[in-house]
Amino acid sequence: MSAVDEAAAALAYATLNDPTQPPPPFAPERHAAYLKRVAADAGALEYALTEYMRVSGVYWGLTAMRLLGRDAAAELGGPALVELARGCQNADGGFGGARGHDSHVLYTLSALQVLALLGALDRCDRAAAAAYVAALQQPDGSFCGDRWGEVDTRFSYCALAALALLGRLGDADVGRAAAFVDACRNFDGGYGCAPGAESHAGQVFCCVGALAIARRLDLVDRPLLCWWLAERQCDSGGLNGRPEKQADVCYSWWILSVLRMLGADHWIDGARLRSFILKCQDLPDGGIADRPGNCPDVFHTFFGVGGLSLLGALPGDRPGIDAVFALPEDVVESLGLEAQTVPRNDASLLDAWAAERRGGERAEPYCV
Ligand code: GRG
Ligand code: ZN
Repeated sequence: MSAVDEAAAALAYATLNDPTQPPPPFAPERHAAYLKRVAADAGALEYALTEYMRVSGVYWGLTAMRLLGRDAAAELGGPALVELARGCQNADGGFGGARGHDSHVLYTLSALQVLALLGALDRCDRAAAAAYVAALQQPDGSFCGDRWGEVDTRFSYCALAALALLGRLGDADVGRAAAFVDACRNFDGGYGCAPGAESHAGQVFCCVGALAIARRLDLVDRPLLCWWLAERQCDSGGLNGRPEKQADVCYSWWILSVLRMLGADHWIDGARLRSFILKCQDLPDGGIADRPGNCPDVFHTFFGVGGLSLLGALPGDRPGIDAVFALPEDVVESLGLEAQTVPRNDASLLDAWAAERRGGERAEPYCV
């Protein structure tokens, strides 16, 4: 790189990280081209390195394409992707991240999401999948991720979402599942991966999502949690996952989806978050990175586009994303999936609580 190129790159980087500077425009065509390129480039090192989570990558790519208003099945090869997802199902009923990989509840959910997106849920052994997931539940209501026994609230969400997709939520003890999630609630209203573990926005999504599917949002300390989530907005406009950490595009999803479920998405400054996400775009090559100037990946492209969808910032007439199931709303509707959420106009108690807190010492969150 010449000295002039280096200076130009440094200036561009500084501009991207300056919240007073306007963001570049949204580039949906480039992101769609990026997603197609990544899906087709089976010879790339990144492709080989991500084999263990292939089916999750397919879910992120397909959903992002749909949210971008594209015919995802046609552009990414629907029939081959159905075969890919089906091929991940093992004799134990669960799905691995790729053909021949051991079953795990994370990849079981991803595979079912892929099949749901492609209208092909009937092409797998649904009963065996439901039995696999239900058998992961422990007496305290928690779920193991696989047969090796690790417990994490991520797995509670994956299990309940997977069973809901299969139309077999009743195969789990949903009441106990909610009780375990509730045992992971912390003094700050947030949730961690296990009882007593630090609150983390990713786990908050899993816990509140699980409670939404279990219809137990009454267990959430809504004012306290929404306040904690609103405090995640950084000077850059981006959101971080816990105090004193850097903002990252994926928290746009983990946090905004929860605020949407709880009727409080107006507690963060949507315009500033949108600006942060747009600055994380890789232009001109397409894709979205975790932060401005970094390399894009499919995970952050999905969560960036998902965040923009929740913000109502995607152009054109296209399906939005469902905050609980993380699938396009038309897919959720066609499957008849239902979860509990708090409508915005039922959130006045939250706003009253925020007004009361503004009299106190803490900084106020963004309210309209
Ligand atoms: C269907 C959307 C969907 C999800 C499935 C697997 C899962 C359920 C949810 C994962 C939730 C989670 C734990 C997200 C966090 C991901 C992340 C950015 C982890 C990084 O953690 P740290 O501690 O990062 O390295 P920070 O930002 O704290 O520095
Ligand atoms: Zn991230």
